[in-house]
Amino acid sequence: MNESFIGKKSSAAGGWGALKSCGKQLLQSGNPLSGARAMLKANQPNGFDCPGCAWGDPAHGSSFEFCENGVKAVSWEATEKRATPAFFEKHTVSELSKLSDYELELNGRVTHPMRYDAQSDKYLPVAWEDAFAEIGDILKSLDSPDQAEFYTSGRASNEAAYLYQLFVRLYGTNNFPDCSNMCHEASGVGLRQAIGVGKGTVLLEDFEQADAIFVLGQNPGTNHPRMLGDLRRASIRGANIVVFNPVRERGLEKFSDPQAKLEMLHGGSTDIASHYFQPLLGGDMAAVRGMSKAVFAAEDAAIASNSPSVLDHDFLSEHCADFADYRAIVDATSWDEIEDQSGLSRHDIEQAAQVYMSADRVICTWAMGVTQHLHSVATIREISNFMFLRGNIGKPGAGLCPVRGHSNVQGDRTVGINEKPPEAFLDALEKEFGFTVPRKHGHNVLGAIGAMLDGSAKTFIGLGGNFARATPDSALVAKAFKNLKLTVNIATKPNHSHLMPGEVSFILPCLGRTEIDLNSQGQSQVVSVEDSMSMVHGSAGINRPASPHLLSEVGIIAGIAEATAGTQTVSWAALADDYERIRNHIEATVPGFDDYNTRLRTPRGFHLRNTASHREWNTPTGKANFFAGALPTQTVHQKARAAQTSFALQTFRSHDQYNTTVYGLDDRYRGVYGERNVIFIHPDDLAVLGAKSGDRVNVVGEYHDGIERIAADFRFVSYDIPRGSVAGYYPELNVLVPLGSAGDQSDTPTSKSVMVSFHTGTAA
Ligand SMILES: Nc1nc2c(c(=O)[nH]1)N[C@H]1C(S)=C(S)[C@@H](COP(=O)(O)OP(=O)(O)OC[C@H]3O[C@@H](n4cnc5c(=O)[nH]c(N)nc54)[C@H](O)[C@@H]3O)O[C@H]1N2
Ligand SMILES: Nc1nc2c(c(=O)[nH]1)N[C@H]1C(S)=C(S)[C@@H](COP(=O)(O)OP(=O)(O)OC[C@H]3O[C@@H](n4cnc5c(=O)[nH]c(N)nc54)[C@H](O)[C@@H]3O)O[C@H]1N2
Ligand SMILES: [Mo]
Repeated sequence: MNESFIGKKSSAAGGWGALKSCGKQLLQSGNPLSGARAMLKANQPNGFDCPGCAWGDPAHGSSFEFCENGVKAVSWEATEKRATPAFFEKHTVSELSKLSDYELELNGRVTHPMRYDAQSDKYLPVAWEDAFAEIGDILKSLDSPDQAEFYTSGRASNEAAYLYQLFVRLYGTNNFPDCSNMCHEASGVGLRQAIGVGKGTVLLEDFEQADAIFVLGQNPGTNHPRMLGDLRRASIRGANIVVFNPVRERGLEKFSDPQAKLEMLHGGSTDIASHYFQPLLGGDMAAVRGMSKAVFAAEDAAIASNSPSVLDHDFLSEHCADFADYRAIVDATSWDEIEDQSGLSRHDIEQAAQVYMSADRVICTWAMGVTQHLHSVATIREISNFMFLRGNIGKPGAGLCPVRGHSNVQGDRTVGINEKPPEAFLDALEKEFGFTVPRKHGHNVLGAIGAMLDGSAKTFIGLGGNFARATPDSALVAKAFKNLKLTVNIATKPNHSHLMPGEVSFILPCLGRTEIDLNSQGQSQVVSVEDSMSMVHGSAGINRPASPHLLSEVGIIAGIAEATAGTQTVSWAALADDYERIRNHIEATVPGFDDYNTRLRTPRGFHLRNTASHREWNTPTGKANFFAGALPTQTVHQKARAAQTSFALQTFRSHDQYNTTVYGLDDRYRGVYGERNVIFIHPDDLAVLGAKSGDRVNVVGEYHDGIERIAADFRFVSYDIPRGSVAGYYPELNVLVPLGSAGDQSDTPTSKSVMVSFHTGTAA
């Protein structure tokens, strides 16, 4: 058996390994100077916003915020490699389709607008004006605007996203499938119900004051590396960091900060987690309920012994609704149920609750390990319940913190990318622009796929992203995609969604965030973005554009809009020529953006006021709402266990990828090298299967809708993960994620709870 792809795990996240990896990445980009120069300007005033993640920027930063994966994101965009017309001339689309995601994007930046030619099966260059005109003609020819789908990936700036939604609504639909539908949708839905605003309530400064930080279902060492710096400082200060993650993730255990010179010189590192609990997949709601149960037990004991109260009674009586119902349901939930569903012992849960009770100020952060399950909204409500008990919201050093993914996914939502837009926003648009805005709710991601599959959707436009690879059931989606009349991908690099052409298909190449965006007067344009902490700030590129033929995203949207909707209602070219004009419209139609252009000029931007962090509850009850729901009857884990031969699979990210963009084939922190088709599994489960690390296996989907789903030729990696839970990488495993399984109320694909079995004998 060849196990050569399994190697040493990093002893700590960060450290020299991270610096080495940065050097390698900058060299690979072929343009180390521009990459390095670009890095120095990332997340700094007068620089660009790092396209890596949505973590906040410090108010008093050092020369630059070091981040290995930020370097990868930046140098990936600043590469010297070019996918020119000559490249597309050399390869048919069928040939390119055989490449992996990694090999495909390695070809570099697309330099010219391209149109698919079915006869030669190749993309050929096309003039911008011709592309816009043909797209406009097709959109105008549809029987209804609701036959068109308009996708957004969360890298788009506020200005691009706002112009896009304006165009689409003027065209006549609310079909806005958005990457957040696959991401933090459950956080938006759950928090809106609980606290009246679908965003987190903390600022970066709060991390300096928290006594305890609970990190649930998140792998910041890879996905939000700058957060590790904040966790490290908190840990050094003596704050407790309590992790809930089925997998032991390196970055949550130890971190060696490349900006801390002594630590680097001595090869030292800082412990991150003070407590590390490994729940079963989907077991978080039960774990959090268990902590609440322990808090109530402590409260009862305090009353009996006349000791000070554990609960924050002032907060509960002044600010909360339905507290008694919550207490009743917690009392009615047995420890047996909690232990069985969470996979954690009562003792462990009580220990975590003790940390919570001994802290005056607690922050709870979470990401995809919480949001991509069937019962994610209920879990987020339960997290809110738990935090209300001791008033851990709306005070310094405390609060709820969903850590967003794409660098502007939160901003895109704020400025109107929403298939279910608030009525007040639509009213404001009508007033500002004087046209009748469509009111019917549109399609989210799963709605759009449904419409593609049943033939009612005819066209797809993607503002960034890689829709056909990021979505579940990739094989089915690919088929549906090819049946469309028109597909348009606004993109920086080639990806697989470009290789599933419909009748007419375009790749429209745009400027990246790191590149200078000049208007007709030769002035450099600034865009703006909003991070996870609701800070809005400016971003201006510093690199020369990858090709003179690129347009900005705003410019491309304006071109399509003008060709489709004309210039009677909106003067698209004028808006595209001066983004301040777009911001003036945002200011007039979206609350919180007063003096937008002026405030954007302040060095680190401005904060969008969050009502809940001021203890104002924008909910129907006017209070912070407790939620008294039962635990799920069965999590994926319990289902898999009942089926005996099945496992609960989660699909997560390696250290060398950005979603569907694969930078390299290593996952240093998990000790896997040169191989992505792997399944992490507990050694005892391997033994039961009669298999070893390195063995090949076919992974078979166990979703009972009659569709056969197989991910062939994967390899086992023995790992520290609970028995019955397994893990592997997205997007390779998306063939197994069933379209039919979506989160309650969030409609998010359940990418972290997929039931599978293994066929060892049959693998290639
Ligand atoms: N370098 C890099 N940065 C990124 C991205 C990237 O791909 N690469 N992607 C960006 C985007 S769009 C997003 S949304 C974020 C994603 O950031 P993360 O949410 O950190 O991403 P995942 O890799 O999906 O990791 C999920 C984590 O949750 C754990 N987990 C899975 N299921 C459960 C569960 O049931 N309970 C608990 N407690 N834990 C669970 C997994 O073991 C894993 O550690 O990162 C953003 N930043
Ligand atoms: N199984 C499984 N599926 C998942 C997930 C999971 O954890 N498991 N995670 C989900 C999550 S959280 C998310 S957010 C989605 C992500 O879904 P998407 O946002 O659709 O996918 P990305 O891989 O981020 O998109 C990458 C492409 O964006 C383009 N691009 C890069 N930079 C720019 C730019 O500046 N402008 C433009 N116009 N294009 C650009 C490039 O061409 C690149 O190929 O995937 C989801 N799918
Ligand atoms: Mo995401």
